[in-house]
Amino acid sequence: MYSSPIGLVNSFKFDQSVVNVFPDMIQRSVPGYQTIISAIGLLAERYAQEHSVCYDLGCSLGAATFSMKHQISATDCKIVAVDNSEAMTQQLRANLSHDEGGLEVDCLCADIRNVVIENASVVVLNFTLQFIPIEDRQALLSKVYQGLLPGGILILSEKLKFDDQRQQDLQTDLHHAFKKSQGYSDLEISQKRSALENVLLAETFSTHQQRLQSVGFSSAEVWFQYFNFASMIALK
Ligand code: GEK
Repeated sequence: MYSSPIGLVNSFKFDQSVVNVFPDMIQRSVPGYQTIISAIGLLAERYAQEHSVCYDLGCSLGAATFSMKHQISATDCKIVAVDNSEAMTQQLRANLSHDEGGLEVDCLCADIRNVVIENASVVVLNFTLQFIPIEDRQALLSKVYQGLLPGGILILSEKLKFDDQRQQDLQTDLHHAFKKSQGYSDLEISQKRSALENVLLAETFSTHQQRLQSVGFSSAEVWFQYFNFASMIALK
């Protein structure tokens, strides 16, 4: 998408052109993405409770949904997958219709800020919170916490920012080296970065941890990190 020079790079949008390249793009852009997807299946298998709901918020094409769908063995458990991109949810519904076995999945095209969360044992926000305006994050996480059953879990994966400028520069550089190793050119990397400016708003781990604790989670820790991409587990 960003291989030829673009005069004015528009803000990033999850439209049909992104859907077409999405699985390839996210794997080549997010270090450790596939490891996180597999681990979401393992965590969901462990934490999914009978007669409860597992939410995949900002599901895109449902990588985390499929991972949970085929790993959870709890009875009478279903998945609710939500994304506000029409192009993403349309493609996810088509992919689900060809996928046999596993849990029932409801796919909703909606803003996750407006979705009711209830009777949840597992909630996944896999690289989604970073696209929500910072001022709305507390209310969204508070709603997630309230909707979780006792013993429930939130899996929150995010691009991180660092307070120390040397650390910030180093991790940004390492991420670019990762993308180059995946075959992206300097032009693609810099145009994508412009497109994501003001759209993807990263925060530090300590900001995430404090917010998670302030909405009620009793513990929030990183279980995986690869450069400036981390996945956290928050326990109710
Ligand atoms: C994966 N979780 O492959 N409401 C609903 N969806 C939203 C909102 C919102 N307010 N804002 C953004 N999105 C996926 C990857 S991608 C991450 C998640 C990335 C959706 C948006 O449409 C997109 O599909 C997703 O969040 C973010 O495990 O592209 O870096």
